[in-house]
Amino acid sequence: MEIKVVHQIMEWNEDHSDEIKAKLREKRVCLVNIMGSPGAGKTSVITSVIKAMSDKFKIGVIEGDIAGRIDAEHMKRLGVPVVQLNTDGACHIEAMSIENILPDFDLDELDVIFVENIGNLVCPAEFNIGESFRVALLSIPEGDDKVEKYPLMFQTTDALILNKYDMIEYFDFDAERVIRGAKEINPDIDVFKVSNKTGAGLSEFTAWLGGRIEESINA
Ligand SMILES: Nc1nc2c(ncn2[C@@H]2O[C@H](COP(=O)(O)OP(=O)(O)O)[C@@H](O)[C@H]2O)c(=O)[nH]1
Ligand SMILES: [Mg+2]
Repeated sequence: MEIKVVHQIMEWNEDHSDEIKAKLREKRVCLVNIMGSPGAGKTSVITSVIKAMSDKFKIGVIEGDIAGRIDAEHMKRLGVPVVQLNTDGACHIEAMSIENILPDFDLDELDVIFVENIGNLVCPAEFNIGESFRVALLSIPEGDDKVEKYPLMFQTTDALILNKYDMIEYFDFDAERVIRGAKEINPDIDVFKVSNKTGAGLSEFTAWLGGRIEESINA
């Protein structure tokens, strides 16, 4: 007799991810999964994007953290609808959590929801959360060896932001090594050199982002 093999968490996760995608397609809302290490600049990038794009798109935010609501309070001060998700120890967000949160938003009033995933380069890459596309961050002080060490993150993302580019002169960070490595495992990846401190590179990124949001809400 054949033995039944069940890939429990992942299979369930994929079902929920597909349901979220269908729901958001119907409502014409784009979901962007933002990933990167703690301190890479996820909240800073979302903040810059809200400031640059809120006249064009109606934006909501889901803040994922193991504990606390610091980032959600920051988003609230920016005047966007926000829900804080605490994973109570889990190192990633699962699709089921996103599905449970969606009723807290008025989806008829939104174009895009940014999800700030839990800060690390490992687990979040393994879980689809119903996103339309992914954005990964790697900041200059983290080092240029991260593509080799954490390939799945760079393989599965649509865009890579090399953040804190204003710090490049202080670190031995070979940006070409990162870009070459990322393109080897993910030829379609788009890479942006960004500083949230000086604003450099942000207009290139927001132009790309705006195009992808339009594409996914009009699909
Ligand atoms: N120099 C510099 N600092 C940055 C930049 N982006 C973010 N930071 C700082 O890095 C720290 C962590 O940023 P945050 O957005 O909270 O990172 P998160 O943990 O990924 O959400 C904060 O002190 C930010 O002010 C940048 O482009 N350049
Ligand atoms: Mg943050």
